[in-house]
Amino acid sequence: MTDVFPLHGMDAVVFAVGNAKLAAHFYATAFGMRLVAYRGPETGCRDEVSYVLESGSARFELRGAVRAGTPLARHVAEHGDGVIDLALEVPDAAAAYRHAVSKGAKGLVEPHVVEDEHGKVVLAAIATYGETRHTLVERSGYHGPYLPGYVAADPIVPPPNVKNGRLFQAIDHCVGNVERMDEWVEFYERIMGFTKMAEFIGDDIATEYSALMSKVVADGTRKVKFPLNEPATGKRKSQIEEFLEFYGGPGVQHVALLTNDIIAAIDHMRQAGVEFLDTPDAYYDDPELRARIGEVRVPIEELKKRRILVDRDEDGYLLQIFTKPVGDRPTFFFELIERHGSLGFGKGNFKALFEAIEREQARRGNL
Ligand code: TYF
Ligand code: FE
Repeated sequence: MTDVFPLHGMDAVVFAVGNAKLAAHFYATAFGMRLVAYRGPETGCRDEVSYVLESGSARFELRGAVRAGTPLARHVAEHGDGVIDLALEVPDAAAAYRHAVSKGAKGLVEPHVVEDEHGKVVLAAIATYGETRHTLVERSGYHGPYLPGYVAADPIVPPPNVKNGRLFQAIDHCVGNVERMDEWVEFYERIMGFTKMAEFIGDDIATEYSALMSKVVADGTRKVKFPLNEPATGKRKSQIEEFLEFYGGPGVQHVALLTNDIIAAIDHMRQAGVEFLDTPDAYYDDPELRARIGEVRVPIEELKKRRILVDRDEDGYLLQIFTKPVGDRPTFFFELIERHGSLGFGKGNFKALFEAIEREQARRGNL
């Protein structure tokens, strides 16, 4: 079978933020990311600054406005800090764009070549949920630090003192909160030829405790995975409704970062002041959980000490933890995930996780 929308993987997660310089400092110090590129007034970009940080194959671009009245400034004023672009690296941006538009995607930027002394890149963009977009990046053969127009930048701080000098090495998945999940599942099936993965949260689980429904779509190689959530009407206000209200519409809820040492990552991040969701002792003391998860690479006490969640399925197990929202609004947060065979998303943890999220919601007075 031929792939209708070939992909190399995530190119970058692009954030619009109120202060990109401070955000870059946060991601460098707390997330151990390395600053690699910059663009701003000094390099001929008059309206905004942009900091590009990497950790393994994961790349974040942080964009901030230096003047009012630009689309970026308006976006931040309206939505607060958040993800504006899940950029995808593709082998042929013009072909990807043409395919997407022919299948009904809204084109935002026509394919065009950008170049500098490091080579050339082809860029195009299509719209997805809310005001989020997918830039399609064709960069094979480009040798610059990020994209034409950006200059190389030196690290802000030394790398974290852990193996390989990084806390995580890839983007595992990017989750969207939307009003109608099935509409966007169908969008990714139709536009990008994605298929549904086995894991989902249906009506049954939703009404019991989670107040959300969720399905996961992924490309054929499973390099790009997009879970999509919609609110479920339960007894209380859904965490997804809280997001939609405070973000001002659909948007990216969390990005999961793939780590091969979640313990080192959490210890570094906590030390730097990152707040994680709490998990009650009862989670770790539950004999059923202990029996279900069996042997994992560290004693359960090490997990308990750090509030790490464990889930096991037929393929293996995973360790995961969630930060509290990282910005001012109760919207965007991160997940750290360490996989040992499991391709899932932590289904067995949904109850404990959603109860922890709801405790935070109650503290904010939004339940
Ligand atoms: O990405 C996922 O599906 C898991 C579970 O509000 C999840 O991380 C789902 C919804 C949510 C938080 C986590
Ligand atoms: Fe997740």
